[in-house]
Amino acid sequence: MSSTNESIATQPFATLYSFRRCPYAMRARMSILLNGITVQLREILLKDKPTQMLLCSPKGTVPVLVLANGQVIDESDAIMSWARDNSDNSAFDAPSDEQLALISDNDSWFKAALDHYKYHDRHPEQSQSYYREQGEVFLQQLEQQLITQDYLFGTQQSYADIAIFPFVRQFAHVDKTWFEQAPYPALHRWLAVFIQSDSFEQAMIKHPPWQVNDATTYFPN
Ligand SMILES: N[C@@H](CCC(=O)N[C@@H](CS)C(=O)NCC(=O)O)C(=O)O
Repeated sequence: MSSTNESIATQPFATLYSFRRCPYAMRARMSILLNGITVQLREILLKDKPTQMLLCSPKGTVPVLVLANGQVIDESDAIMSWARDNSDNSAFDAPSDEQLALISDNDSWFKAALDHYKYHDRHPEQSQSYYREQGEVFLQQLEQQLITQDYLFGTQQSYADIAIFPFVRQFAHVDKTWFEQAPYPALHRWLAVFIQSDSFEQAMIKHPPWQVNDATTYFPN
């Protein structure tokens, strides 16, 4: 949905280049939403990235946030922190070293295992179940943390929960039947809280790819 509301349009908004299905972009959108920030949203296609985005961030990954003053933030964790730091009512504390270590595991070897599991036909050196078992090492670690508490680092949603759940969701979606019967009850419960939340529903609303002459789309809207 687009808006040309004048009172909104006169305020200086940051612009978020995003791709709906990208887990890095999901963590950025969730953080923006939960921290009560509004941005201008530009949905992109990875196979046809807008020149305007590439001029701001030549490395060509999403998410990219361009602030009203022109500053570019093109790493998802930095966008999460920016949303938290610019919120009147922060949704979570700044991440602890333990949270950052877990996110680093997520973004490195778990993400690699996830990609190999999902696109196993491109990696025929090993079987799909081999790659899945590699990813399960991370799932087991999360399960251990979630057995005794609702969220990864306690009773409240943390930066790490928001950063990690989109990747676990993607892992679950590779083979939903397998995931549903896998022995991770605490992880299932935790993931369902996010996937079934109103915030996630809002973060996953479909938008057509942005084009230069489009009316501004605000997120959330
Ligand atoms: N380290 C980056 C990674 C972002 C990333 O790799 N995003 C993927 C989409 S999920 C991407 O844009 N890939 C570029 C492409 O496929 O052309 C971040 O945290 O923002």
